[in-house]
Amino acid sequence: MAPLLTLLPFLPALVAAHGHVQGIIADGKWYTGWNAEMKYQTPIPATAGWQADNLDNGFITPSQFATADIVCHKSAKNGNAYIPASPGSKITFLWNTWPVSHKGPVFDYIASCGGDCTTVDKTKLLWTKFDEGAWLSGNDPGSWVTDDLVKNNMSWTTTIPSNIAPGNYVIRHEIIALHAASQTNGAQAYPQCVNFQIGGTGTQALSGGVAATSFYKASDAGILFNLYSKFTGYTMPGPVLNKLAKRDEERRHARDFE
Ligand SMILES: [Cu+2]
Repeated sequence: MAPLLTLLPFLPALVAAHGHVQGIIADGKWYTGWNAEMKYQTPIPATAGWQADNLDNGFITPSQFATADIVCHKSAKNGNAYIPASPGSKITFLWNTWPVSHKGPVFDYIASCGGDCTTVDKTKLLWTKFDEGAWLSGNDPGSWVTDDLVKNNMSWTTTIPSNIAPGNYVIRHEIIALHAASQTNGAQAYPQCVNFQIGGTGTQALSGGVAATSFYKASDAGILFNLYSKFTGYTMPGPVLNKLAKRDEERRHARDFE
């Protein structure tokens, strides 16, 4: 019986459906996300969520991390609408489903389109990672932010950087599932890009971003990772978190010197 029992924890991962971002809530308003079935509609509906061929709710593998598919998912094309938002807006990414077995980090990146996000070349986008979460406690497999995402009705909430300059931006939300990541090429990246038109009076322009094709390598400690072991920590893959300037703190600071 022992071999069968050993296999049991892996079975749900093999049969469970993965997921996609079905919608986005910004400042309390709902926007339908990209759904790969929309590809077969004429015309294809306008969505701020970038189009991709993820009809299988599937993922990008480490062997594809240096290809254009890591930018905004498989064969992605520009989203052809925008979600209006402001610095500090609360935004929620709602997944259609997420299997509890698919534990791992969640990231949010932002890139300026330097103009029109509906036509920008995705390979030219330079990304700043502004939100992240991953391992929380325990091991084998332990507790992860993806468990919270499932508990929160398959949703992840973040905040638009509070002093970001007005303009057109793409936000790249991503889960990396680690349930099979003990094998080389076993990690699964699920990125979704969304266009935002950010208004307001922020003053911070992004600089020093990174192309998505340089984010991760198959051998990174946080990519080739055994979830079913007695680990005591987790190394975040990808660029270092940049919390970006906080508008309110700057204001308070300025007031202190008035
Ligand atoms: Cu899956």
